[in-house]
Amino acid sequence: GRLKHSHIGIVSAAFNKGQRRNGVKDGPTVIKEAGLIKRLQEFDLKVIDYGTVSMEKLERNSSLQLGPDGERHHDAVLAYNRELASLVRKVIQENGLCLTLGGDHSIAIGTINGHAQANPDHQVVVLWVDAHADINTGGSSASGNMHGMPVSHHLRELAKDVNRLPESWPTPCMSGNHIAYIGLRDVEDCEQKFLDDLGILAFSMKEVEKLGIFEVINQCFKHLQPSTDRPLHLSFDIDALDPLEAPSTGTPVRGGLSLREGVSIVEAVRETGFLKAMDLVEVNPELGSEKDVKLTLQATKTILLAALAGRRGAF
Ligand code: 4U7
Ligand code: MN
Ligand code: MN
Ligand code: MN
Repeated sequence: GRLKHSHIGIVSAAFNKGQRRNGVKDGPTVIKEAGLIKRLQEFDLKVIDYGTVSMEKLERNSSLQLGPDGERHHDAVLAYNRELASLVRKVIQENGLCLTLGGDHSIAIGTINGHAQANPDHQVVVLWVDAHADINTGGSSASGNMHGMPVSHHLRELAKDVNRLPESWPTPCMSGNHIAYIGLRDVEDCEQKFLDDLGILAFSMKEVEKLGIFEVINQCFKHLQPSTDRPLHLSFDIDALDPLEAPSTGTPVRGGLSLREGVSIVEAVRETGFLKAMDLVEVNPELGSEKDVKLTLQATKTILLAALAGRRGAF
């Protein structure tokens, strides 16, 4: 049946090794300190805070270790995500819905894998809202930053191009037709080739402008077909929003979604009734002025309140 989201479990993925700036690991703390949980509870949601998956264990061995294709902190990123995946699986099983607060976007290696683990007999489908496609492999990436690579780790078509842990974690759990993108505007040539070769449905800002956000959303759901048998995963990178709305993020790109377009996307996601996992990533409170951070946190909370409680309004 349709999920009413009476229960939500929240996981804090305080992780920053998928890119080169420190502050993004503090995203979960500042989002929670900004009053997120209390606000959700005011709308009768039972919220359980599952706490933080910390990097501590990894930091003892923090020497930069590159993967076979130059992936920065390769084993640390995957080891962290493996642990995160177990918790996300548990939270979905116990609550029906898991919100994971990042952290950089490499944490979607763990959250999507955990979502798939929680639904071994069903096909998870993913809506990826981002300025970037995050589909690089180690070989295609110019930066080596793994926050630009989470999608490739899940795709069967790219399995042979992805370097895994010795135990071959993570196992790919989807194909190109199980993901759709909204908000793209900074896609590298190699990434565009992956999107084209795999026939992935991707709406860049150009199509949002041309078709309008509701047509874009409808085409995404028509394609992904979320249902009881196809639980929906929303991976929302705050840099999908225009930097005027959300400036405090590591890789801002101008010309993005308005906050209202972002809210329309997540309202539609919620209304499908099949949202089972959501990531909110790349909020970095160390970037920009105090005012920038405040704006970014307001936008973040607005997105989360609409996605989880179906409400618009002030915080
Ligand atoms: B994010 C980039 F080169 N494509 O791979 C890369 F443009 O999670 C950016 O979407 C990745 O913020 C951005 O480094 C990752 C770059
Ligand atoms: Mn991005
Ligand atoms: Mn079924
Ligand atoms: Mn991203």
